[in-house]
Amino acid sequence: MQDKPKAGFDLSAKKGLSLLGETPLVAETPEEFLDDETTPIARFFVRNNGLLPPPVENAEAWSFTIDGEVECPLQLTLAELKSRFPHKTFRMVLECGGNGRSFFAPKAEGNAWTNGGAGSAEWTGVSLGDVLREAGLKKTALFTGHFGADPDKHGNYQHQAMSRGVPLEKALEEHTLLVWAMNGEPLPFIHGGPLRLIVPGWPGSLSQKWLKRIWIRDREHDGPGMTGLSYRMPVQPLPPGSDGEGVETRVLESMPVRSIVTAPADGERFSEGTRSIEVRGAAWAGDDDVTRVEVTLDGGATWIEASMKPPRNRYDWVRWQANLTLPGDGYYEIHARATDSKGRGQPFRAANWNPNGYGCNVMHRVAVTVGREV
Ligand SMILES: Nc1nc2c(c(=O)[nH]1)N[C@H]1C(S)=C(S)[C@@H](COP(=O)(O)O)O[C@H]1N2
Ligand SMILES: [Mo]
Repeated sequence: MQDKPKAGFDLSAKKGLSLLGETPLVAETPEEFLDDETTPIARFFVRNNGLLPPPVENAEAWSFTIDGEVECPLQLTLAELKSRFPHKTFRMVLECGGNGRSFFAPKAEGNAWTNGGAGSAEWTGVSLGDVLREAGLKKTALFTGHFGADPDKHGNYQHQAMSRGVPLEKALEEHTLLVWAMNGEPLPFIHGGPLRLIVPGWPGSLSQKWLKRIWIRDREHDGPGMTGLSYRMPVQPLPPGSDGEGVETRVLESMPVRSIVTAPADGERFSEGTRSIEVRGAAWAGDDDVTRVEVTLDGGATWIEASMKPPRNRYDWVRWQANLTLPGDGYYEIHARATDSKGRGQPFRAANWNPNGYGCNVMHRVAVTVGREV
């Protein structure tokens, strides 16, 4: 007998997050709570597509399988995984595929994320590639399919809440991990503990929580979240507001470049006579690197280059900082933009509208006031 699936979760451990949905449970982190280099667990966003699976008593006995186009299918417990493969720890951004969606006009379908469907945590586990090589990949192995223990949003365990996959090349990257620890602690249940995938740089939906199975396939996976308009973009740009019916689409892979201002907070007020403020933030760029972050106080007429702290490893975010000199008291809007290693930046206005609202990386805007309200 399966336990009755739970819809809710006590979010009191996640202070300051904004609830975007209760069933399934979705909560994002306001940008000013992403001011830490490593996002604390208490501030890390939560995204579920179904209900929560039953609680787990013995994490070490959690087991998962690798089957399909492999020479020798594996079933491993978490304890075996830990003892048989080299451990890796990387700090990497996990970002929901719909991050930034709320900035599209007209409104796009799905959770109305601002920029807070992202965080950078230290993930500890083993490279999925090491385990796949032990299973032995057949020549026909082309794609992964990921399965979790959670039921769909109606509580049906026969249906996966979400089951997505990646081309084998992405699965074999060293940074694609089977993860059991987050920021040095056992992976919290709400983040997929005892065991989850982290597929960095690509939509968070690939990072299957409560991982039970990886099916190696000879073709693109077709589970929930792989077909229709899910995690797919129209090949040809559409006029805003289209329903996207029947248009040709392509699957989302690397996430677009994004920067956020984490201090000051939007709406912050500085005392009269303040003439210099420190602006801080983070920037990341999917599979690519961030090469530059700039800040403007005057709507883009002039730009100030921020200084960047290098990422700890690939897929980590860059922390940046700039000191802005203010000409006087008054109201100011700060915009930040990052540029990636392919020379791509961020638009002032949400561009490339699409029905499910992916890829919105419009510049983050923070308004501040110096002195009295005018
Ligand atoms: N089993 C399972 N894994 C899942 C999901 C889910 O609904 N079920 N949601 C995915 C999505 S859309 C995202 S953005 C990330 C969010 O991970 P988090 O809740 O740890 O922040 O988990 C992914 N893995
Ligand atoms: Mo997501």
